[in-house]
Amino acid sequence: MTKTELDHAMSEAASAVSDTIDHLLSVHDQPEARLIEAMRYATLGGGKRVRPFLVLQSAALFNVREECALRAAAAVEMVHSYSLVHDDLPAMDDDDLRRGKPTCHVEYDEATAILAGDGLLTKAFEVLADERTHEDPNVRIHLVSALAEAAGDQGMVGGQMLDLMAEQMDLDVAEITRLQQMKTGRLIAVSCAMGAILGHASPQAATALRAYAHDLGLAFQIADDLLDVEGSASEVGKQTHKDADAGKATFVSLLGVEQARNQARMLADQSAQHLEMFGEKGDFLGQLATFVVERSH
Ligand code: GRG
Repeated sequence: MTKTELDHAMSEAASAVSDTIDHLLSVHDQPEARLIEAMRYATLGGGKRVRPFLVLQSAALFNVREECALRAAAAVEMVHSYSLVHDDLPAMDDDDLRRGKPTCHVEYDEATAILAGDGLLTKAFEVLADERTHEDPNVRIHLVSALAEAAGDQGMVGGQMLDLMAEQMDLDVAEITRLQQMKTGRLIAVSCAMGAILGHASPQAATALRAYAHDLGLAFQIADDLLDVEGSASEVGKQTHKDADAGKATFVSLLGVEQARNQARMLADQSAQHLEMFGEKGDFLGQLATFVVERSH
């Protein structure tokens, strides 16, 4: 498997997910159309679509029908995009650049950006609960609860709370690891879990995917910290040097650039090893781990 094949598979997946989101968020001629436009602005036309790719590739391991996998992938991307919109707000990170474009509250206004985030979060669950996502209601409720747990107080939102508090605290590596697993890792993990849920994966297969996602999530976050230190806003598509400016402890501030990079590469290699039982079918997921740590945006 070559890098070009991975690039091709990722861009095919990204456009299929964008088409699905485009369809799910269609604008009607109604006075509140501005809300849908802001939701579309936040989800369409940017982003690497790593989480949707994880959903699609893990679903493919179990021969899940593409329409079902795409709807689950769109739901995860909606939750991810909502988190970026809210994270960029003046009350949080106060950013004006995201995915190479003005942030949602800069393009629209703060109130609209808050509502767009709320709309995306709730739409994600509406999509998962719909029978077009899976004919079995048990599978649908499992998807809904898995995403809710990953995104809520025990996961992404809880991690964001810790992140806000981190500016006033001296966190060590174990505490940073827990924060990042909640803030970033849980959504990455649930993306893989959704493929397993949709595909009625065996307990062994689900465990292997969980181990893969655990290591990938940490590698992803270390790479994000490295980009914050080493990247430029034009390359990365968002403001960089934010963590150091805020005096926040990160993997890079605690371990140093060299050790952090080695750790990310080690985790990426280790994550791919968990996929052995899937044979060639797991190749894209394995390659994605390398993409995630070597990326420039
Ligand atoms: C505000 C509820 C709430 C949560 C915010 C995920 C998050 C929590 C904040 C995003 C800020 C941030 C830089 C997090 C670090 C890792 C991360 C999620 C990076 C962005 O994800 P990418 O690189 O972005 O996959 P694209 O644009 O490619 O989708």
